[in-house]
Amino acid sequence: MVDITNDDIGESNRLALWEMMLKLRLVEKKAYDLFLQNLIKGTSHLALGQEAIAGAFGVSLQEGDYTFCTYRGHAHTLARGSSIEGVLGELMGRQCGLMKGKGGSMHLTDVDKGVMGSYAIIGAHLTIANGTALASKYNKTKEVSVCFFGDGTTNIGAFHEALNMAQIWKLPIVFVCENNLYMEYTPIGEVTAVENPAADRASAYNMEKIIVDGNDADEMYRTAQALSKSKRR
Ligand SMILES: Cc1ncc(C[n+]2csc(CCOP(=O)(O)OP(=O)(O)O)c2C)c(N)n1
Repeated sequence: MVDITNDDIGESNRLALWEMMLKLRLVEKKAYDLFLQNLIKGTSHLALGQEAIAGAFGVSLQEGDYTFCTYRGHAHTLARGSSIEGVLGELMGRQCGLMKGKGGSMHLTDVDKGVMGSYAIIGAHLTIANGTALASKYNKTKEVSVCFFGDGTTNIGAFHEALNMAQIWKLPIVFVCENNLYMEYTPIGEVTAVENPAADRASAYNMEKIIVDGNDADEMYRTAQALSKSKRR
């Protein structure tokens, strides 16, 4: 069982998390403004209001750890230390973007920072994330892989395949479902037979489930700290 203590996280940790969350919020708001000015081509998925999740893992993970996210990945990328110029430049299709403007909002990647990609194919990245975790286990190194996804992802076959393999291989990976109650535009409860889309199903793979209020920054911090420590060898 992962031990998540209820202790006060302390002022310096709270300040670091607040600074991180503020940065994520301001950049995301800027992306929204740029989109409305038609300076961001194609579409752009924001994670306004979900900053505590990306932020808590951002301040808890170490250099060398791997993160994977969906097309809603601006905050997750920034939280690992990618530059604002690299992220917004990429959204605007500029040469200064993380992938020289060729990938855009839905494909943010920054391997030097451990940002192993943003994936527009729902569920595809869960199995890929098992790959970095397997490499860490095989090489006996201490990196942790963290894979973020939405509630709708739990209705895709790859979600089930990935959790099963991760559990069989005992991989150093944390799967984080950001349940914002909507599978993009569809209320998740209307298309899902269980109450907690990821947690209830994780039990089927004998995986420990932890349900956290993603809007409670302190609780998210404690959870991200405990989970990343518990997976580090
Ligand atoms: C394999 C696949 N099927 C369908 C889609 C179309 N699609 C785009 S977003 C989305 C819903 C995703 O919902 P969720 O995982 O909850 O993410 P969030 O709503 O938080 O962005 C779907 C089905 C897709 N991108 N990939």
